[in-house]
Amino acid sequence: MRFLYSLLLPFLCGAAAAQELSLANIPGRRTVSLNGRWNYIVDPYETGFYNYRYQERAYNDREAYWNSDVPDNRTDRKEHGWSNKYTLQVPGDWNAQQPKFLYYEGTVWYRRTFDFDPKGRGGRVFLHFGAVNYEAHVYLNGRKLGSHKGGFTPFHFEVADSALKEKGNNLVVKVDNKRSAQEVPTLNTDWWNYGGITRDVSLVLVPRSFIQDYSLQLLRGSGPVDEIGGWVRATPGSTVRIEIPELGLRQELRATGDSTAFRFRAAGLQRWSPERPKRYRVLLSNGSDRVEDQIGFRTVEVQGSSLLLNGKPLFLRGISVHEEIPQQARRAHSRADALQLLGQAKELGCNMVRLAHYPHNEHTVRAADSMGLLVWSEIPVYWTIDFNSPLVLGKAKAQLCDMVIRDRNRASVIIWSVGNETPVHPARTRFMTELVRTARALDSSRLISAALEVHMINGKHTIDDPLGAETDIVAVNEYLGWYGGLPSDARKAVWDVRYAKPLFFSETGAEALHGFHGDSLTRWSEEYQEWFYREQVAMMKRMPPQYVGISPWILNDFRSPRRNHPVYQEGWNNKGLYDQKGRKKKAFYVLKAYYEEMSRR
Ligand code: GCB
Repeated sequence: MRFLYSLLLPFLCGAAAAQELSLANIPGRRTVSLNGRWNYIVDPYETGFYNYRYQERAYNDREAYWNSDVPDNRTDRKEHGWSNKYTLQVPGDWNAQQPKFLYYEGTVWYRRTFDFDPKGRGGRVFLHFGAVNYEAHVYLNGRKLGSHKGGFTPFHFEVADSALKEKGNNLVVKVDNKRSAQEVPTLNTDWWNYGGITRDVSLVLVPRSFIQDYSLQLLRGSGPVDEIGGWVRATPGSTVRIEIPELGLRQELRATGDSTAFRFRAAGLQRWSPERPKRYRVLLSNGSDRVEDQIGFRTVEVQGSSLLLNGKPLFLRGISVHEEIPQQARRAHSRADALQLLGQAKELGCNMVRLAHYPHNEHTVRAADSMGLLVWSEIPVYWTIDFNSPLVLGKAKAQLCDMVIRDRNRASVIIWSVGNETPVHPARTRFMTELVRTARALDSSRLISAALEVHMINGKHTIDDPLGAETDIVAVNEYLGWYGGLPSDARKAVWDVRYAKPLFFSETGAEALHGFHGDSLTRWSEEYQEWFYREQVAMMKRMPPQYVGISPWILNDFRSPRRNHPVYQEGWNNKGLYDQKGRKKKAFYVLKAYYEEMSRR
């Protein structure tokens, strides 16, 4: 098997894609963190970017905010400046950091200075951002390095050696989180549009000849002895060594101009599973460079309407999760945040999380790997994006590619989702099918899905979305008893599933304000939500055998500007099983009991 990586990637991911040069495993490399306090300027009119004729400023324009804010002399006029009165923490959204930012959507300029240790010279340097929401323009010492769109995926720019000074480098980032009909996501979402440099920033230092990217997967159906297959992409001509010391595996190969394939027989391999999330230390080196990773090996596949992990039937005890710490109403971004959220899922008895509705930070998938939680990872193709636009398709593909490229060595990730609740019509189905095929071509070792909707046809809850013909798993969101009818309607619900494939309920849920009590018929009460869950669980128990799991909506209450009830919501979607302060609601225990039962089966 030879994966023509560099040829295939632009073809699959489109011109808008993804980085020309993928850099796998940033945490496993030599980095210099640029996290910390950055200066900022709020710029709702984008004055630092456009002149008064609304043209992008020339690079040497003195009023461009990427240029010096220091007046040349006493008579000189400068109308912007960086001040330590105005600082923001990076990583972090701006909304949670100061009250004036709570609802802000627009441009904020960030600036920090840094020194560059000359010992870092001699190799290649990349400036890496874990994510910036939504659009970033990046300038170093007055020169533009590039720009990036997409609020939840990583990107980097190479920095020429000559562009770095030993003292006082000036790094400026224009961040704009304005929503737009032509972007992914679009204008309309049910989550908070947190803006800012929301994930880690670092300089990545690599030698001239280096390991760029690699993939290692346990091969499906590899016979009596497990086999690991993969490829590595390194500077052509260098000799790459791949080692898994614990398994006594070691192979050397000569890197070609493209990716170079390899295969190992891995006798005695312990497979990764939620019960035993075994990972192996994997070392890749090529004389000058050395990258270390922790990789688990497992297979995931669909056979008929069964879902198999390591060849055995798998039931997904899931929960949907937003990347948000409700206690501080902010984006989650750190390992500690990931441990908090995934720890809550564990407490609920989950073996799986649906990371909705966009790729979460890398700490989360790495923590899921070590904690033994399976992951559904999604791109924000949500509701009503412009399905007729090839440009929008290009943007969605770029995010899909960046998601897969970052996380393809994580055993926890078993499902790539290409979107959520997109309305059925021919242009949309063409658009979504293209995404499904792209995902599959990029990564044939995982399953592809999308959260679909249910349609009422002749009194039956029908799953007939034509996209279901393309996905490996048919996943649906269903709110019977919340967005229509009463929870008890679930008792007489008849399901008509038109696909003989694994069936997954990617959402179901009801709101409840923690501490608000009433009888079970009282909307917003914990008792209503509890009743809803009881009825849903009873219905799930009657599902046909193709039913392979559920990820109810949602782990925690989360901020949403769409949720405007002045008593029960106040800007929060309260479908959490935990409330804004991390307290459990009654429904938590219903789902937990169901998961305990399912884990014994
Ligand atoms: C959905 C969406 C999710 C919403 C949820 C709700 O179907 O996929 O993003 O937040 O319903 O609470 O209505």
